[in-house]
Amino acid sequence: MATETDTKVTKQKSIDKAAEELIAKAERDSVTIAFSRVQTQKGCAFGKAGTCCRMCVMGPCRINPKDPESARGICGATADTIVARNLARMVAAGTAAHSDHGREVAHQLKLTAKGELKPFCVADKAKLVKVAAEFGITPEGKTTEQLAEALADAASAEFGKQDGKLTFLARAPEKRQKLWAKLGIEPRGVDREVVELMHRTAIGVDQDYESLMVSSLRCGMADGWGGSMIGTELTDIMLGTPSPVRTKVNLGVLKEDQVNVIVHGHEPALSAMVVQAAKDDEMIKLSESVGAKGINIAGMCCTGNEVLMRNKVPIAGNFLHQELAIVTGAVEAMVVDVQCVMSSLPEVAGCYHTKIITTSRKAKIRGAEHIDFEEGDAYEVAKKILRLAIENYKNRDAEAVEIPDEKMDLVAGFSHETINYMLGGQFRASYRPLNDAIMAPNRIRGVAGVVGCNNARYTQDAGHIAMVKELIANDVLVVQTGCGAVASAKAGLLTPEAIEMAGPGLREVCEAVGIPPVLHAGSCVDNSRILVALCEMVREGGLGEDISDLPVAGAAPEWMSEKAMAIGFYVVASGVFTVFGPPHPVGGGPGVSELIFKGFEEMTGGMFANEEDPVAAAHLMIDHINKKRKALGI
Ligand code: NFS
Ligand code: SF4
Repeated sequence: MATETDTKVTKQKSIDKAAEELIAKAERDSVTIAFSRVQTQKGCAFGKAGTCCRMCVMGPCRINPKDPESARGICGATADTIVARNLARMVAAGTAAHSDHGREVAHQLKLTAKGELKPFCVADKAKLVKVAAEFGITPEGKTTEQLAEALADAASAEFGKQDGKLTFLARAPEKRQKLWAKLGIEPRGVDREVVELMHRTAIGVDQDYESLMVSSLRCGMADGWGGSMIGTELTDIMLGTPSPVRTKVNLGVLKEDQVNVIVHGHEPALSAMVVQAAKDDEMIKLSESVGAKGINIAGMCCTGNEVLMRNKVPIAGNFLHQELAIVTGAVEAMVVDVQCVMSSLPEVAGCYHTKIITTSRKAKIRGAEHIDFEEGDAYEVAKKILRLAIENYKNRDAEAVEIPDEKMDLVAGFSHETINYMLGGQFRASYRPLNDAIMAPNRIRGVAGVVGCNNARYTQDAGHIAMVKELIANDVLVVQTGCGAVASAKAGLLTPEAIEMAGPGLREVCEAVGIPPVLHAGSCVDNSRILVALCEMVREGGLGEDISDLPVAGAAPEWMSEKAMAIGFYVVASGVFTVFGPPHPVGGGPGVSELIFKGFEEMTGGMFANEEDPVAAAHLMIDHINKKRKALGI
């Protein structure tokens, strides 16, 4: 068996003209970027099949199923055990990432409540009261700050809980909660599930692939119904619950005559402050003193999605755009926090004048400048960052600047609350109109969540766009988050005009309600908003008694991150059929494959599928939606 795989890299690198233009510029400038590195990283067949084990140093052991001599690792582990352990570790790592983000938000809410993170304050008091009530905290006798502090403490305690179950599980339909209890996949505490899964996957612990996969479902649940949901809800309380905003997307949002600062990563607080500080007279004057016409802030990846939804900040791109932004030669500073930040940024920046500024103690990069953002005066930290960027403007080489023309309008900000209001009206907010439109013949067939990353092995955005177009043409309402949402935004699918591409039934509803056929619901932690929306649809009535009865499906057509796998596991555990484009690394484990692609359905009502062709994948989703409609008799 070859050690290198034929893992294909698609010929076309991106369907985005801005990307094509800047990939060519990077080549001219002799700059190496992900689009070029992927050509030399061939990948490993064992890793791809999930059969390479590095859990101890007797190995690495590699299982070749065709060779009986190497059917087991040195410790005796079978291919299925190894495949399951590797997959489980992806879920644990993804859950850890989203959850540590949620923990940070809870910590920041507490600092805010105590006045130790200036100048933040509670932005959504109504939501504070509502979420606090779910934790059994009443507002009586408390100031807003005291209530916020009590909620922050209660939310933080979810991470270290040893027994019982996570508070937000109570949001799910009763039938689902009972099923989780029966399957034993109710997460106790967020940290406990991550630690336990890491323990189970160490050499000589859990050897049964089914036991490992069930634990992975529970760990994933700790992400979706725990860490991510805490992240989303507490961010809304602190920074505001998103409502629809119109803005622009793609690298054309960079401005030739302004100081360009990109905020990139996942945590929203500091970036929100950078946005605010950029409007400060002192900063604007300073930028003018260096010859610029102001300061232009643009987002990238999920931090970008956060400030897009709440502050109307234009977004420069998704995952594979981060290096390209620097290649424009027009970015004075890229401010990064945690997750999905490429290690190559300082090197790429070294070819231009861009300063890479890390801000989280958890995520430093050699060659980047570090400005700590933990507590104290966030506004001062933001101004310090902007001053660096402004000073750097003089180093811009006008000859090296090339900003693509590409930019597109978009509407974003469809939180679950907004969808509720838009459908039902301010005074009778409800999902009734959506349920009715699904139950009626020839209107909305169902709802699909299309989420996740870009993956350099596949043509950038092609999977997202082909899938989303096919779904809406077949009257499926699409909800998106993360880099998938940005892909659709760049292609113009998040505009009201996109209803032209929708099937007649979906089109009629979108026109009546005034929404695009593709709804941008936020960053990847905001997939928790989709869970809440699904619960509301069940509660509204007429579409069954459980999430698994709903005519809905999920997909990650270009996923690459461990976080996507954690999301997949909680979505499946919640009863949703979910298609991944790039295959799960489980090809070497027949038992694991059988379980996650078939067996899970009997257990949870949800299951995984793999389909690299996005249109074929869309039809797997449509078939599933049709199957659910038939079962409901609609
Ligand atoms: Ni989600 Fe958002 Fe993008 Fe993928 Fe990375 S930014 S958290 S992991 S690459 S969608
Ligand atoms: Fe090999 Fe077992 Fe060690 Fe894995 S845990 S490297 S299979 S000996």
